[in-house]
Amino acid sequence: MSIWARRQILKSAALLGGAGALLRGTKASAQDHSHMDMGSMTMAPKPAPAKPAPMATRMKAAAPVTPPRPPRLVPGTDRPATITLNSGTLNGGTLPFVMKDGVKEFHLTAHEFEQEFAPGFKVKVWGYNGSTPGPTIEAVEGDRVRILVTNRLPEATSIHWHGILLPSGMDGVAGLSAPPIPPGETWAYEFTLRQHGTQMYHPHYDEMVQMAVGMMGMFVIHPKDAAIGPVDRDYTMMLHAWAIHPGTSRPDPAVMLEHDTWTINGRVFPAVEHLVVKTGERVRLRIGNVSMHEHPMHIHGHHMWVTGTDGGMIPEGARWPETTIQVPVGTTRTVEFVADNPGDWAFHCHKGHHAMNTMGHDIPNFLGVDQRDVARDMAKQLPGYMPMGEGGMGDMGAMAGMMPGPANTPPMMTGTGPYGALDMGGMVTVIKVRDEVAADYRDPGWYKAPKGTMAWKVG
Ligand SMILES: [Cu+2]
Repeated sequence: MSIWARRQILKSAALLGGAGALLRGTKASAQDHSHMDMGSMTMAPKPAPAKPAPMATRMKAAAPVTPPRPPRLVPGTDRPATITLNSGTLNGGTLPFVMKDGVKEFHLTAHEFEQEFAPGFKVKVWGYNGSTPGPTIEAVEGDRVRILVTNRLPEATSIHWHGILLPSGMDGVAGLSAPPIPPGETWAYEFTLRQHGTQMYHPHYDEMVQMAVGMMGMFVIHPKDAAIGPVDRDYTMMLHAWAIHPGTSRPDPAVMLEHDTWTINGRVFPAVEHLVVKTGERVRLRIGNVSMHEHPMHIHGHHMWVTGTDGGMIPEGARWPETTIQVPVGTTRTVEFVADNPGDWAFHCHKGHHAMNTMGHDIPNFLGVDQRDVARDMAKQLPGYMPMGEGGMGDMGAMAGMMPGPANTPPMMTGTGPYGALDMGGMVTVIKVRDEVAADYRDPGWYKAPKGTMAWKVG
């Protein structure tokens, strides 16, 4: 079986998940299918696959995801000079610049490379300076910036400064604002920042393909007046949707809506960096989206206020509280909250299938179907056979390590928490609020609920 299309896997899951047709097959044909079920949702203890795909096991081992980093925005000291390479860009960083005659000069190189969306899950992407999203550009309102863009892609590209007020010729719409950048060439874009807020950059040439394979980044403009909206922690993340067919490593740009991989800054849970926050701190999340889908991002344990969009800051009197903030296509949303509730809190897209990995849709519905007779017959041919899906699919997180999919395919749900498997994947991370955090905000490990503050078994 050379190519695994998602639907083929799902069909095999359907067969083994209880469809009667297979029961009429011979023992040999059942065993042929039993090989397939290692990549599907059924659990058959044998035969073992000839070549084990240890993907899922490796993902389970990927516990520490937050590298040590210094605090970035300290109230009163979060001025340009203190913007460091260790920014609040989850799993990423800020683009360095050099000063040239009073102009901040940045350099982005567009190219193809491989990025691990989770340990062992490698994806061939296009991005900037070795990452997708590209490094966050940070500058200050009033700055004159020059961004050199070198094209090392196999085709032309351009770069559009989404939401930034600038001269028309700098807007990067290929053919309209300026010619595209041919492969091998470097072009300069230069303008003065007349605003502050959370903006983005992305190509405006063959954008359907180029964004589908990873070309995007955030552009944060800090206010000239440091007294405007100071926060203690300032995080940047881009949400994206990919079509990475199981067993392949190159995103399919021809897919319009049936995406199967959902990332925060080019990572799937549990490889998305956690947000470490000290109790009482004011936290800003800047969320960008140039995917084909809207993402309702939901916070646990807190209320957050929508404080800005890519159109600018929302006046204080016009802000409203939310626990889920819709991040529409082609926008940024900036939210803030006061972390006044210690614990481990999920932050995730509320579309159920965006909070899991591949194989999240088109599966047959066995919910509520009594599969006992089928299972009994199946077990005669496949010892140990166990149907899945009748009471839901919550066991899949726990089984991730036992059910490797085709090579380079992350399990649908994975990750382990302090109380067992986490039935999530995709567009999910964890906000860790602690009374005490290390000076470098390193991952404090899992929260230990104080006595009397955790759900308990009564029967
Ligand atoms: Cu989503």
